[in-house]
Amino acid sequence: MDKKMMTIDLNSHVLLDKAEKDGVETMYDRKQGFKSQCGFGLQGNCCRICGMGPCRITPKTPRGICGADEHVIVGRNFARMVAGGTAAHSDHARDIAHTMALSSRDGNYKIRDEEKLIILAKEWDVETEGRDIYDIAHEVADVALMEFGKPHGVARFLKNAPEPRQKIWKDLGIEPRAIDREIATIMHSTHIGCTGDIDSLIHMSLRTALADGWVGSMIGTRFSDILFGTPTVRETEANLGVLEDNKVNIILHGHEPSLSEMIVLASEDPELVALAKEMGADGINLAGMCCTGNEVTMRHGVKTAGDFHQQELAIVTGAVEAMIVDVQCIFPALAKVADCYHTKFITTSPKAKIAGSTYMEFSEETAYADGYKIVKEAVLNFKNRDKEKVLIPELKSKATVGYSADAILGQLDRVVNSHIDPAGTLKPLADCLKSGVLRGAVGVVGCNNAKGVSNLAHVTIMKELIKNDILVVTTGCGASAAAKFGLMTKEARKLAGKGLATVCDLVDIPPVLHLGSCVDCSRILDVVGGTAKLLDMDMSDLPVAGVAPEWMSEKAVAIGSYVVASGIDTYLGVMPPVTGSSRAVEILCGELQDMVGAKFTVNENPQELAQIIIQDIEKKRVHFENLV
Ligand code: XCC
Ligand code: SF4
Repeated sequence: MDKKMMTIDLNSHVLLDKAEKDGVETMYDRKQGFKSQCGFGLQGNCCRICGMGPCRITPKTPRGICGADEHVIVGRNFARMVAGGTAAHSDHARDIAHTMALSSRDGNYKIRDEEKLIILAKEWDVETEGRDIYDIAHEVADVALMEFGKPHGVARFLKNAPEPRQKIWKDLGIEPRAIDREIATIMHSTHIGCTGDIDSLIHMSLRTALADGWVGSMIGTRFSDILFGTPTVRETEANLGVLEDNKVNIILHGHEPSLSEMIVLASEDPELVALAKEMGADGINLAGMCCTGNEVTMRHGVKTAGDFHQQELAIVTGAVEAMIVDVQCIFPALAKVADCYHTKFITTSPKAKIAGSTYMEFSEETAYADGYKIVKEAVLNFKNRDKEKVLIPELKSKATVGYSADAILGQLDRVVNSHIDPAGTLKPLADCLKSGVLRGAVGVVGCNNAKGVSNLAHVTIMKELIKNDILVVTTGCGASAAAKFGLMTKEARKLAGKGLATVCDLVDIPPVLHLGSCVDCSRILDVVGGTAKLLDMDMSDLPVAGVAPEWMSEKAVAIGSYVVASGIDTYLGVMPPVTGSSRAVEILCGELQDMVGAKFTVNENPQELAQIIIQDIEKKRVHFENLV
């Protein structure tokens, strides 16, 4: 295997060698087996929506048995991806809302950010005067839960967007109603014999995606902040080198902070720490992966072990006592990899049971007790570690994390002249953008995709953007990549252009900001929306962009679609399965511009993609010329 063509992460290289020696198969082996992927699947023009299919579009068979052409088939497949992604983010949000409904003063889940709860309650017309904070929390949770299936009206959070944006959504008829309703509508409309019009399929995809970004993900982020605390700036470390030789290593992988927060608590339980010592370990070492890793690093500084593509390699270190997972982005392959070592692969959610794993159900009702049991299982497993099989790679990087929108405001306050401007606003950011010290701000987000070299596109694009005075904000596995490659440090300022470096010095931030997990892309919407409002502009007028250089999940398709529908140009480093329909490409990469003021651009060469983004950002700056 040519490791350099697989990943640029040197720790991963070390562990790929070890995997080979240990006879363990990883995704990189399987990737080689899939050298030629199915052309129909790649183009999106294979339909298996009904039992008469699969129908595949070729020059000889230009229509499926029902007569659906390539546009209808591609459009339906795309819409279902958006629905799948929206379902995943939003079902996560629903669980968090349920968790808030369970919160109590002496229970497992408390209200940690009362101020944020009160702000939300007021936004939603929930009475706050003279009420117990938990009564307010429970009512707010109920209101949120109604956002999933309310029978009338449109989503509440839409009114947080700048007014011109709201008008565009209303005029186009893409204001999402209730989350579940939008998902169900797509599933219905893409059933055989329903929508047979690509324009309409993309239209409903945008509406559903907006339900993801402006409703589900917003609920996920805000409720997590209220329950677990709004992230503040803190120091941490990233990459597999954070595993420790002499400690019980526990990896938290998945998405929902309701589980990971309990594991964080349990790992600090004096009884369990004592038990770890009894087992001969120096203590318990927690490290995160994927989005749950982002959640706990943002709130507790828990170290990041790695990203999506390193989940198997983490176990290959032979030093992991337990890999604890809940939902999303968990390779079923982990069961087999764990079999080769002493690692316990512990699944916890009825929504994501995996054959061959150890299933220990986690329930919010018995949250701490469950977390305790799971951590205990990990601690007891330390004695089974085979020292001969341990190889912890050396590399790790420091990272400053925790940039919630609130934390960003806090940093910006450092440059506010309090005699002239109020504190706690995005005005300094808006001023930097207007004056051109910062040319723009770009969200680089999303997964790792085996179609490319892991991390290469993320790191190349981020470096290129900051060099050109574009501030980068990041979430998800993009954030993990940035952390691993040292882009979230003070030292990284020397990679930044002069303008950005100056801003970084003044506000004391790294050039790449960690905003959290993928549902926290809603923080990006908040910051961009807030800046637009401040400047009396629409989001589409700002020199900002979204990039998903290595996207792979349906969730990412939903994110890309809501970012575009929010008026933010979106750049992809991997082609979605839509090229089978010229009309789909025409709309997504062209006509959307006239509809929503933004569109998709795809280029699989990261250098080229970065240059396109930089040029487009410069073009966007004309909007500032009309400002006083
Ligand atoms: Fe999953 Fe969220 Fe993608 Fe990473 S970035 S691979 S979706 S963990 Ni969200
Ligand atoms: Fe074929 Fe139409 Fe059925 Fe799809 S819905 S599988 S195109 S017959």
